[in-house]
Amino acid sequence: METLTNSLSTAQQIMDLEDQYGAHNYHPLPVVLNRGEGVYVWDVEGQRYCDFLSAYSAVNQGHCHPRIVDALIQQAQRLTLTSRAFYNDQLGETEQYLCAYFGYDKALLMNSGVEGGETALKLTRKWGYKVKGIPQNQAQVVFATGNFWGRTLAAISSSTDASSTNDYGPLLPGYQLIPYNDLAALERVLAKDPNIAGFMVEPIQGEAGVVVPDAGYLRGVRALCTAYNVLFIADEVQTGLGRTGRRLACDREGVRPDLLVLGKALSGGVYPVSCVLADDDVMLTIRPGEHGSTYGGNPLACAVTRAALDVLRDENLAENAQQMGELFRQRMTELAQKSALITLVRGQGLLNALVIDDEESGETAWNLCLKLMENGLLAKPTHGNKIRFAPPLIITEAQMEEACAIISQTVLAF
Ligand code: IF1
Repeated sequence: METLTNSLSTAQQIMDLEDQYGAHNYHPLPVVLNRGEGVYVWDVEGQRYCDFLSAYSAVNQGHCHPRIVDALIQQAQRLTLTSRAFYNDQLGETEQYLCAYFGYDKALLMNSGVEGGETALKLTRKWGYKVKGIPQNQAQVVFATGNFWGRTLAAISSSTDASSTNDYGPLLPGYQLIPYNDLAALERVLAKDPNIAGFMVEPIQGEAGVVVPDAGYLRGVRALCTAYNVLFIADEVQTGLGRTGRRLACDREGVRPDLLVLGKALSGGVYPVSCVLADDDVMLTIRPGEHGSTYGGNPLACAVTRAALDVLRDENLAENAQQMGELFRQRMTELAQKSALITLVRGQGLLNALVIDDEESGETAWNLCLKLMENGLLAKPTHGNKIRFAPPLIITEAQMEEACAIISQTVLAF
C-alpha cells in the first residue's frame, strides 16, 4: 500500500506530467482516477466518487461492466482487426443485431461519434445528388443553433460556439442554421430551398446545457422532412441507448429518423464504436471504395457492441433511467426551493442539468463542482452556468438518494 505522501505526490506528479507533455486541449477537474466499477470511480488516494458524468454518457452500463469487459477479453484473444479488405466472422452478425435492435435495413460501423456524424453527412449528400437529384455541389444540410456533434472541421462548421470554431477556418460550405425547437423556422428553410438534402438534429441538445425541446418538436421535424423530401438525421450519440429513459430519445415521440447516429455507450465505455443506421435507399448510395475506416467494424468493436446492447436490454436500463431520473429531478426541485443558487432543473431520463444562478463565466458552477468533488461526486459544468448530471443508468435508488444528499448538502453549504 503506497504511503499517503507518496500517493499525494503521485496525483500531483500525474497532473504535472500531463501539463508538461500533453496538449492543453482540456481543463479537467483536479482529480486523478485509477479505477472504476459500476457508478463509482476511485482516485489515486483511494477516494471514492459517484460518477455523474459517465464519460459524457459513454458508460451508461456502468464502469467496467463484467459482461462487456469479458466480451472484449474473449475476442481480443482471438482476432482484433482485419481491416475491411477481408470479411471477419463478427461484423455481419453485429450488423444484423443492430438492424434488428433499431429497425433499419443496414448499419455502417465507424469508431468515434463524430465519424458517425460525418458518415451520416456524406450519406445525406450522396442521397441528395443520386436520389433527390440536387445539382452537383449544391446540396445543403440544415443544423440547429447550439448543436454539438464533435470536433472535426465538418462538425465545427455547423457550430455556433466560438470556442469550437475560432481560428479553425475556412469552414465547410453547404450548411444552413436555424434556431433549435423552432418548427416554423424549419418549414421556412425547407419551403424556400429545393437543394436541402437533410436536417441533422439532437433530440435533446447536450452540450448546449441539456436543452429539451417542446413536446411534439420531433414529430414536427419528422412530418416536415417527409413533406419536403429531406432526410431527418437524428444525432443520438449522447441521447441514445437508454440515457433519456427510452431506447432512443426519438422513441418518446414515436418518430423514426431516416438516419440514426449512435456512439459512446454503444460499446459501454470499453472501446470506441459508432454507427449509422439507415434503409437501403439511403445506405446503398455509397458504393465500394467510397467510404471507410481502418478500424471501422473491427471484430473487437463488434463483440463489445453486442455485449453492451445485451446489457442495456437485459438490465432494463432505459426503464431504470426513467425512474431514477424522475427521482433525481424531484429531489433537485425540492433543493431548488431551498436554495437561490439553483434557478432551474431540466432533463429527461438520466440526462439532466442544474442551471446555476451564475454570471456567464460559470465560475460559480466550476467552484460548485470542485466542492461536489470534495464531497465525493463528480460532475462538470457545461457552457458556463449549467452543470450536467448524468450517472450510469445502472444507478440504484439507494445510490441516487446518496448522490442527491451529497448535491443538496454541497449546494446548501455553498
Ligand atoms: C469533447 C461535449 C458532450 C456528442 C453528440 C456527437 C459527439 C458528441 C451529441 C461526437 C460528443 C463529447 C465530446 C467531448 C465532450 C462530450 C460532449 F461536451 F463536447 F458536447 F457529451 F456533450 N454527438 N460529445 O455529445 O462524439 O467524436 O466525441 O465520440 O469533445 O470534449 P465523439
